[in-house]
Amino acid sequence: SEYLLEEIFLKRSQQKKKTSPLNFKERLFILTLDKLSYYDYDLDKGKKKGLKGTVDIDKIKCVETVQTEPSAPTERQYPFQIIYDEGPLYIFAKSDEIRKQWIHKLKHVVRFNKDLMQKYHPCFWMDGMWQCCQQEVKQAMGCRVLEP
Ligand code: 4IP
Ligand code: ZN
Repeated sequence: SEYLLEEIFLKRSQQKKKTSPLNFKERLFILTLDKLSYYDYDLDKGKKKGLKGTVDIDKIKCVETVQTEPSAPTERQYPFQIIYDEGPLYIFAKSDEIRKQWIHKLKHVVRFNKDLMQKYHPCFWMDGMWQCCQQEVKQAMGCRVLEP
């Protein structure tokens, strides 16, 4: 379907396997009404390369900012999270403006989803723990109530 937004973001690896590395990749993100997809991107040629991943919009349970890590490098100052059945997808915008725009649009496209979360984790899942509440289960219930 039709493109709603398109942007190059840094993303954190989702670590779907226990052995997956923790790394950050620049990807071209494309949002449509039914999918958020990210692609490998040739910066020099300004061209889209292979599809790296897709999140179905109807699987999304929460879209929110994430608290910036205490000593985050410049390129990781404006994180946001997309929670879906696989867990959290962490994306880093270049500015608060762009982050706001994406969160706003994403919240709009997911607004009729079932099982939208009433609570979330304001900090990262890192080193096997939610940094906000120290819970050690990835699926653990959020520790902060979402403002409507
Ligand atoms: C990869 O690391 C990339 O970060 C992948 O991101 C990521 O997949 C992989 O995590 C991770 O192992 P290497 O490239 O060093 O192998 P991308 O798909 O953007 O290239 P995600 O799931 O984050 O897309 P796992 O957990 O999927 O293996
Ligand atoms: Zn928490």
